[in-house]
Formats: sequence, C-alpha cells, structure tokens
Amino acid sequence: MASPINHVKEIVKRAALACGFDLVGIAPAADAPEHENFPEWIAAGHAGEMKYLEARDEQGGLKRSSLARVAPWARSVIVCAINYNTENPYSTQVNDADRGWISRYAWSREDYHDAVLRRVKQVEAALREAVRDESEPAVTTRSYVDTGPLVERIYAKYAGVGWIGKNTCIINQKKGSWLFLGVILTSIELAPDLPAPDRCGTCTRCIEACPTDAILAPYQLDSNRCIAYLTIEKRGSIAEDLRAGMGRHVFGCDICQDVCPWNRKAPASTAPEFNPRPGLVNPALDWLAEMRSGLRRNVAIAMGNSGDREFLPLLDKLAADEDESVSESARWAKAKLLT
Ligand code: B12
Ligand code: SF4
Ligand code: SF4
Repeated sequence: MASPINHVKEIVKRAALACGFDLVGIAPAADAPEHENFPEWIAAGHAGEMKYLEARDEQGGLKRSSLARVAPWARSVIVCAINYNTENPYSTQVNDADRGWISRYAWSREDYHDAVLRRVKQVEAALREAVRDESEPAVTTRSYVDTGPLVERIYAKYAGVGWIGKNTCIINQKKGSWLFLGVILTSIELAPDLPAPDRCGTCTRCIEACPTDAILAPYQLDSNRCIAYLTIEKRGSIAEDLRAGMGRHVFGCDICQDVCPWNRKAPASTAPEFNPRPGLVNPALDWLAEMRSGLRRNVAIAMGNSGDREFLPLLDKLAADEDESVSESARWAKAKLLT
C-alpha cells in the first residue's frame, strides 16, 4: 500500500495537471551544487542593478544561496511549469527592421505572474487538504512565482521538470523551454523526483547567437549584457557599445531560446491566457513610440538600428522627450541613421 505521504504527492501532482500545468515534480529543499555558483555570480556583479537578488540574512549570507536561510522549515519544493508557447514565428524567423520585437512571454492577455500564481495557489490548497485528510501534523506552505527568495531553476532541475541549459533556461525534452515556473515550499517531506539530465551535449548555438555576448560561458549569464535585462530592468541610459546588438528588441529577448534545437518542435500552450494580445507580435515601431518612457527609450534604439531614415521625424519628437534616457537614445539613433 502507498505510504500516506506518497499518496499526498499523487494528489498534488494530479491537482497540478488538472489546474493546467504541463509539468510538475518534487525537489528536496536541500542545497544543490548549483547554489555554490550563486555567491560568485553576485560577487562578479552579474546581477547588475537587480539589488533584490543580493538580499542577505542577519548573518550576512545571501538569501538565495540556500533555502535554509529563508525557510529552514522547508523539506520539499513542488515545482510546477506551464507552457506559454503559441503558434507564432520566432524572432529569428522574422526580419522586418521597421518593426520591434516584444518577447514571447510578454504577449499574453494576463500578466504571467497572476496566471501562474492563481494555479499554484490551487495546487497549494489541494496539498493542504490532502495533508489534513491524512491526519498529518500541521503543514507550512509558501507559494511563489518569480518573487520568492530562491533560484527557481535549480529546484526545477531537481524536480525533474527540465535541465538547466547553457543559456541558463530550464529545458524539457518534450516541451522545450517556453515554460513559466511556479514553486510551493512545504514543510512536509515528499519523495523527490529524479533530476533531469543535461541534454545540451556539444551544442553551443545559444552562446554563438547571443548578439550582446551575454552568455559568458556555458550556464553563466551576465545580466548587464542581456537584452532582457537592458530592455526591462535597466533604468536610465543603456551603454552605447550594447545598443547595436539590441537590434529591434524593445521588451525582453528570445534569441537564445529561438535557436535552441529543443524548441524546434515546441508544442503550443493550451492555456487561453497566453494567446497573444492583438498587435503585440512583431509590432510597428512607430506605434510603440507612443508608449511609456522605458519602452520609448528602447524604441528609439531599435529605430536607430533599423537603417530606415523614415523614422527621422519621429526621432526628432523623441529627442525632445522630457525623459533624458529617451531623448539621449533618440539623438544617438538619429546620428546612427545619418552616418
Ligand atoms: C533575475 C531573473 C532574470 C534576469 C537574470 C537571468 C538569469 N539567467 O539569472 C534577467 C532579467 C536577465 C532575466 C531574463 C529572462 N528571464 Co528571468 N528570472 C529572473 C529570476 C527572478 C531570478 C533568477 C536568478 O536568481 N538568477 C541568478 C543566476 C545566478 O541564476 P542562473 O542564471 O539561473 O544560474 C544558475 C545556473 O546557471 C547554475 N548552473 C547550472 N549549471 C552550471 C554549471 C556551471 C559550470 C556554472 C558556473 C553554473 C551552473 O548556477 C546558477 C545558480 O547559482 C527568476 C525567478 C526566480 N525567482 O528564480 C526568473 C526566471 C529565471 N526568468 C524567466 C524567464 C522566462 C526569463 C526570460 C525568458 C524573459 C525574456 N524573454 O526576456 C529571460 C531569459 C534570459 C536567460 N537566458 O536567462 C523564467 C525562466 C523559465 C525557464 N524556462 O527557465 C523564471 C524562472 C521566472 C518564472 N517564474 O518563470 N531573468
Ligand atoms: S535573452 Fe537575448 S541577450 Fe539575453 S542571453 Fe539570451 S540571446 Fe543573449
Ligand atoms: S542552444 Fe544548445 S547549448 Fe544552448 S541551451 Fe539549447 S541545447 Fe543547450
């Protein structure tokens, strides 16, 4: 007969699939060899201005370098993953310089944090109910999508959801890497799944394709060079030597996933929330120029990279923008188009 705790695991997994997750697995809450890289990554400055990644506990230890620092009660981590891919081209398949590129994850009708957390909360509720039914002692749980003090991808690997690719993304052999992760920390110990084996092999496509050389070495990403960071997280001006590499990217970047052979046959999501909002796939740059200032800065850079002088009047307008990072980027773009 199955032990009560394995019974709970079965209920949790069934609940996750019923809520629309494509993959679910259990990882031990223990530290893994990958955690050892985290302090070095922070010390090297690869987190850029994302200071929250550097949060420390009272002893001065980096919170994200060990779950024991932030959730010493946790025994297992339930990792859920949902596919957000849709049947639309990859950024590497369209090449229209007059249009910008918003990354795949941001096309959805609902913010992914909300769409994923709503499901994770349902799984958490199913877990709590199953434990109560099994007369287990009180259980502590915490659910997170993105914002928890842990490196979610490490737990995704040990939960068997996928391996950490050389582009640092979680890749599943059948589903590819267009996956959002959600995690539930729990004080009860569930039998862990097997870690997913690394299937990158000798491939280095992502490293070669990255236009800003952000993947310094396999599995090592410098956020300061990553277009996803530059277009979404970085405030103020963007270093000039990185602007040409940004091409027409205005929000996020998918290149290191677009070129990954494991995404060649990635299936489309069945979750309706991830259907793209009209206009967001490959949007016109002049339409985007009307948007909020972070985006206007990125649009100005993309216009500079387009080689199309028809953008000069719009860039004149952006050069008069009250936000200095927008006006300065527009001046740079004008100079680039005119040389
Ligand atoms: C900060 C952050 C970013 C930063 C930094 C990215 C990064 N690689 O760290 C920026 C803004 C650049 C970013 C970009 C993106 N992000 Co992000 N991001 C996060 C966040 C909040 C924290 C990640 C973190 O802690 N990074 C710290 C570094 C050290 O971790 P790491 O790069 O994963 O490195 C580990 C491995 O490489 C490992 N390692 C494994 N093997 C080996 C071997 C060797 C030799 C070495 C040295 C290291 C090593 O060591 C490291 C752990 O210490 C997570 C959510 C979370 N709470 O975890 C989402 C998360 C990772 N992001 C996500 C997504 C979707 C994206 C984007 C695709 C969005 C986009 N299209 O623009 C891109 C992908 C870019 C990329 N190639 O990673 C998803 C990833 C899903 C997936 N399938 O992997 C997450 C999990 C959010 C979620 N809940 O779904 N992101
Ligand atoms: S998301 Fe883009 S910029 Fe960042 S590592 Fe991947 S290819 Fe490079
Ligand atoms: S492109 Fe190749 S090396 Fe990069 S993550 Fe995919 S399989 Fe791994």
